[in-house]
Amino acid sequence: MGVDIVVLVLGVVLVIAVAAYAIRVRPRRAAGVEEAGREEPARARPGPEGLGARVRALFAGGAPGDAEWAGLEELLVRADVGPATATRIVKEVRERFAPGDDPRALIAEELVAILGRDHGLELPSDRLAVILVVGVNGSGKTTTIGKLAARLAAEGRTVSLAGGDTFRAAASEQLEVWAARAGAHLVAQERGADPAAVAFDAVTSAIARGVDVLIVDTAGRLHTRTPLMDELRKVRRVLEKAGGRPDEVLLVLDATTGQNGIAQAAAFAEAVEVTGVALTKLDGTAKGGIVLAVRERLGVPVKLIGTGEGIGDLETFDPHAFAERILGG
Ligand SMILES: Nc1nc2c(ncn2[C@@H]2O[C@H](COP(=O)(O)OP(=O)(O)OP(=O)(O)O)[C@@H](O)[C@H]2O)c(=O)[nH]1
Ligand SMILES: [Mg+2]
Repeated sequence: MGVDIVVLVLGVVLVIAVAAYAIRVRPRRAAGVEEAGREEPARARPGPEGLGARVRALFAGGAPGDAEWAGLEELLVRADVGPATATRIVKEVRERFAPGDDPRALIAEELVAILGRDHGLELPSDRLAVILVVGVNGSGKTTTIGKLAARLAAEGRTVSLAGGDTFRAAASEQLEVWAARAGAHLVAQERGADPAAVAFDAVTSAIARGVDVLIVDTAGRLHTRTPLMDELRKVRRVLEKAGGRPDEVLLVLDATTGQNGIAQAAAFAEAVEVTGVALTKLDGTAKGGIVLAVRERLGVPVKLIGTGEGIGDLETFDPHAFAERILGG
C-alpha cells in the first residue's frame, strides 16, 4: 500500500514535469517552424548604410528565398517607394534574377524603367509659354519659381511672374524679391484680390510685352479643401480664356512628404491636369522615393529637382542619377 502511494506520487510528479517541459518548449519550436517556413521577412544585418548596401547584405547568402524577397520589399517600402510599387519592383526583379546577378543593379534598372526617360520642360518658343505652379502649403512653389525664372533668363528668355498667391501675407513681397533676383517682370495685385484676375492680367500684359515665358504662382492649399481646389480650376480656366493655356502645370512636392504625396498628386492632377512634378528639398535626408509611386500610379513624370534654397539649386530630372540616389551606397 505504502509502495503504491510512492509510485503514484512519483507518477504525478513525472506527468507534471513532462507537461511543464512541453509548455515551455513547444512555443519556441512553433516559432522556429514559422521562421523555417519563411513567414517573417529576412532582415539585412545592421551595419551597411544606404539601400543599395542593405540590399547587397540581404542577398549576400547566395540563393535568395522568400525571406530575402520579403526583406527587399520591406527595404523599398522604408525608402518611401510605397507598398504597391515595392511589390511590383520585387516581382520584376525576382523574375529576372539569376544566380550570380547583382540585385542592386537589377533594382536600379527597374527604378529607371518606372521613372521613364528624362523629361525636361516642354515650352514653345514661337509664342508665350505659360507655366502654372501648384501644391500644398510650404512645398517650395515660390522658391522653385524664382530659381526657374533665373534659369530661363540665363538661357536668354524674357520671363514674367504672376503673383497668384493673394492670400498669404508677404507672398507678393517674396515673389518680388525672386523676380528682382531673376531679372523677371512681376504682375501682382493687392492682398485678397481674385487670383484668377491676377492670372488674366498677367497673360494680357505678358502678350502685350512680347514676353517668352509666364510663370504663375499660386497660394499653397490643402488638396482636400474643395473650395480651394475649385479656385485653382478657375485660375486655369481664366488663363486659357486670356490666351495663356498652360503648357506646363507643375506640382511642387516636398520630398519629405512621404506617402501623402500620392494623395496630393492625385487631387491636383484631377483639378488642373498636372504635367510634371518639381521635387523639392532633396538636399535633406529624404530620398524622394514617393515620386516612383506618383509616376506609376498617375503617370506624371518628375521634371525638376530642388536641392537647396539658393537661386542655382535647381536641376533637371535625370532618372539614372535619381535611381542611384535612392539606392545610395
Ligand atoms: N532646403 C531646401 N529648402 C527649400 C527648397 N525649396 C524651398 N525651400 C524652403 O522651403 C520653404 C518654403 O518655400 P516656399 O517657396 O515659400 O514654399 P511655397 O510652396 O511657396 O509656400 P506657400 O506659398 O506658403 O504655400 C522656404 O523656407 C524655402 O526656402 C529646397 O529645395 N531645399
Ligand atoms: Mg509661395
